[in-house]
Amino acid sequence: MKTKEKIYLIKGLKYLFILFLIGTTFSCGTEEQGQKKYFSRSADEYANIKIYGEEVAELTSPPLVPAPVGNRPAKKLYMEMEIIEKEAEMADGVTYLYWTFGGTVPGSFVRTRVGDLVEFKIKNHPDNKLPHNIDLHAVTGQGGGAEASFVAPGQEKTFSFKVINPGLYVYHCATAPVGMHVANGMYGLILVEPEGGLPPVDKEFYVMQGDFYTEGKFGQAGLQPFNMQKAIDENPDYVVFNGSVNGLSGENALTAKTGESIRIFFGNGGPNLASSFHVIGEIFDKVYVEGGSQINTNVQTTLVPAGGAAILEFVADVPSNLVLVDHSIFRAFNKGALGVLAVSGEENPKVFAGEIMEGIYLPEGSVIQNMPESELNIEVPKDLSKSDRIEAGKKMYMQACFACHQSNGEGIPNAFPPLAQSDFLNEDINRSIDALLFGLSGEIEVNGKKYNSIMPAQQLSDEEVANVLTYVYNSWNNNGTLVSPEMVKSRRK
Ligand code: HEC
Ligand SMILES: [Cu+2]
Repeated sequence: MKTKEKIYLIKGLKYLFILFLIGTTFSCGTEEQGQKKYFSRSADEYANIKIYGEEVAELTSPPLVPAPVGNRPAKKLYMEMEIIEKEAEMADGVTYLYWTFGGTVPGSFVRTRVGDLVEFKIKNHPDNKLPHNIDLHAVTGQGGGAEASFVAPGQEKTFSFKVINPGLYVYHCATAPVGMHVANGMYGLILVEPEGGLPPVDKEFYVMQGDFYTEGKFGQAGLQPFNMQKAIDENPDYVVFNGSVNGLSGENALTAKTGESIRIFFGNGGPNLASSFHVIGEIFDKVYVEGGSQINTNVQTTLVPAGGAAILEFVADVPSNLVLVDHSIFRAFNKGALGVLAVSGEENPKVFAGEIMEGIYLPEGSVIQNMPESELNIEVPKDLSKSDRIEAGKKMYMQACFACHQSNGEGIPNAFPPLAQSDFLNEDINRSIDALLFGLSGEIEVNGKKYNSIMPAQQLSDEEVANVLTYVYNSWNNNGTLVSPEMVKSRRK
């Protein structure tokens, strides 16, 4: 090497060294600068974030989300969620007994920022039949809070946690049988915003996908009970957004104006299927992959696993009906995974000049089949003979018992004992009445198999207990006992 070159090299190295010094002086050090680099902070550092003040958190029903956190400091947040079991529409003419967080599927949206200390109260409505709990994927701790939140009908529980990882997280019920609670709609999203909040946008929406398993085929009319075997086989009749076939279309369609920036908080409750989430007629400018801190750009379809989420952002450039689908496309057109975001405003021929056809995305296969004389809609008879009680009891059974003991009375292995040909049932009538009135727990043996679980007390009248037990005793080869309201009354304390 010539001397001249050596001198240049040494000079160059000097400059580099000075640049390096400047760089380190300005990048390390003060707290505020550290906070901006939130991606690189550890959960441990987040756990040490101080909280300033407290407030009652707003929870919202889908497709709405609470106001952004913006620049606020970490706080103590009080929130309350009520679990409600209720019948609601799955599709035109089809109803389903949903189990919900806050009365909707998906459940209420929870919005926090990293470092918030959450005091979470969960209430199980007294009219509910089952115990429930909540496992929040944003929670670091035993079961995501499941143990601490296990709550019987008519009770409430409060537990507390600090959110220490920014991101979009699923929450769900984790009470046995877990799959069944999730399949009945017990899931929602909790957002943990980074310090300083997510960048502002014009519109934010809350959408969740879920798969449902019913006794009847897609579209079969009437109240459809949950079908355990189809769930185990991962063969859903319905795959839907926001809880039902019409959850995000018709009068439930989302709306926006051209030019607006849009953010969708998208989650997948499952219980089984992963979603190939796609918006027909748009490209996601940004995807927060898996709801975490990594951002991908210019994405057509994003894969969202069961129990996972993603944040999607785009600008609605032209007026159109954007169609939200699971691009596993039979689910969209034959099972309900289809939603609409109606964008109105000025045409923009520079972006799109083609003819817009209407109605090409109408779901096929939506023809409603008729069920032969529904067994589920029997009027309660006035004069109650044994056969009247059996009839009325069957209706009651489909509301209060089938979820656990199944419509054929065979129960679910290792979880719910059979009522069909049950030696336990046939041996002692008073014991069965007591089980309904006061609940049943501890180890029992039914037909040679041991069960050790909890049956919650059923909130039923003497009349209803008499009817449902008469139905049970007169079905599935049981001993044919007629249970009267007087017998039930005498067991009440
Ligand atoms: C939350 C789910 C659940 C619901 C709803 C439920 N049960 Fe049970 N039931 C159970 C469990 C669990 C047991 C076993 C309890 C144990 O292990 O001690 C049980 C046990 C029983 C037994 C005694 C065991 C047997 O198999 O003979 C009878 C009778 C019974 N239930 C009847 C009913 C009737 C009638 C209804 C509706 C009014 C009903 N149950 C609703 C979960 C439920
Ligand atoms: Cu539950």
